[in-house]
Amino acid sequence: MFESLSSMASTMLCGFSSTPTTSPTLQDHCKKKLKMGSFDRTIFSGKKKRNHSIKTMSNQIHDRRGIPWLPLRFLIFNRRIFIYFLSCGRITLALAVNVSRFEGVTMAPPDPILGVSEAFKADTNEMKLNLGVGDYRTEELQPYVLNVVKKAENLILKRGENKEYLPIEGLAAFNNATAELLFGRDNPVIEQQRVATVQGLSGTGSLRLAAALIERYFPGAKVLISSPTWGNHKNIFNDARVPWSEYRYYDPKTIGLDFDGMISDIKAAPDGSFVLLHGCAHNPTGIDPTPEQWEKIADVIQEKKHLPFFDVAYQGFASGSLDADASSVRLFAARGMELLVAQSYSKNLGLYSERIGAINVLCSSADAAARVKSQLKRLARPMYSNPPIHGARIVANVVGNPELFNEWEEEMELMASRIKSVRQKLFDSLSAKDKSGKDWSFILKQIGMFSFTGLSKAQSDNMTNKWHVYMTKDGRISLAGLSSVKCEYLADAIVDSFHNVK
Ligand code: PLA
Repeated sequence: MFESLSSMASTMLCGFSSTPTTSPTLQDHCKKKLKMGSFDRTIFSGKKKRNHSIKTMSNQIHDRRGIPWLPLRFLIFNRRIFIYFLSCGRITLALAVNVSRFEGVTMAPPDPILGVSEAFKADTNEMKLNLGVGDYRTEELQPYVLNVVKKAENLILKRGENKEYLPIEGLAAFNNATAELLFGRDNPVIEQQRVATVQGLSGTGSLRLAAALIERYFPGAKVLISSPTWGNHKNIFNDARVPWSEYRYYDPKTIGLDFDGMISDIKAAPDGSFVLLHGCAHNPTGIDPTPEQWEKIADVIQEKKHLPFFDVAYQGFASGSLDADASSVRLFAARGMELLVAQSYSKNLGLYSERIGAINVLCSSADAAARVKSQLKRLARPMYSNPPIHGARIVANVVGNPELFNEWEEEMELMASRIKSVRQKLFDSLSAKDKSGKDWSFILKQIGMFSFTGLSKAQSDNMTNKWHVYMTKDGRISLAGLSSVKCEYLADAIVDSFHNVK
């Protein structure tokens, strides 16, 4: 019966085809109807039910000039909407509009971190400040390309190197340089070839590759994640289908580390779990364990036969020293522990969009490392085949050239000290402006590019809606996006939000 209706409608279309030919007004109306869910979705739900659902409805709509159309009827059939009206019992006009096969795809929410930049761009207020994503900016709030990066790029250009595919594991010179930078050139684990290093798509891609390895070779094993943590960690493990749970980390009462909570949660986890640790400059809290606390964390992890999994996204950026910021990883390695480390060059070399980083798996033997590396390659091949070359060449040139390496350290020190100086200035401004006696000194104790202000979601909303200060809703601000001249304004915004919004 419906087949004949379909052909009747089609023949009456006088050339109306499956392509939408309606006026924008009519199309908009149809879209609205679809959004309202006023049709039977079973037609999209599988082959068996296909074509067997039909629904009609009628409504009065207007053209662009507001002149009413005749009462229109909609008929949904065979994934098309037929629009027609009846006059003296006869169909006198019919249009067919295709319904998308993607009708069941819902709109995803904006990303809690990268979505902030999109909202910032749309704001026209001249006082606006983007403290959302952790992008380093100059005092003039401009993006910064490191001089050493420009020099390395010139070298690459002069050599006229080709653009052929890299091997799956990436550029050998990069992989060697990155493992040495992490563990230290003289670390015996390098010479013993116990590190499986594979170039990754920056920190995120490297974490994702490791998550795929865990999913494949440690089925059911849990990853313990700090509470709170970088928002994308949970997405990464969810998408890799790796179960995770949280360990206590931040204590809002002390605005410091909940060390006892952390230790007891790591102890309580099933033996052989993975423990995700921020190598330095914990994101978002900016609170790192002390060297003594790191020792105790290593004790418990060893006792429980857990596997430490470090995320090192800020080496050199936290303290200004590459060695100091790798000390947590090196402490665990020195104990002969097996571990994983995801590295990123987004921040310390400002290579955000080059997507350059690595996954390192430190194994107890060279043989195990070779096998792990082969499996990482096997996982990478169907995901993205092989990594991009440009960022890898930049890192290899900077790290491998003593002159450029020294210059890099100096530039990194400059970036780290600019962040430290706005941290100090923000603290000074807050202390001067806030007459309530609140102690803001926690800001000075935090390290890295962020400050975890303790502002609630409602207070963070006030920062954005009233003051045009863009930040993540967990109360985190990126000090790398702040200039000293904007500190006073930011302090006003924080004091107002903190005291006047509950
Ligand atoms: N790990 C941590 C702890 C991070 O903070 C970030 C970046 C990454 C990994 C991944 O960075 P990459 O993939 O660029 O190497 N966090 C940023 C950016 C700076 C982001 O969310 O992607 C942040 O604003 O938190």
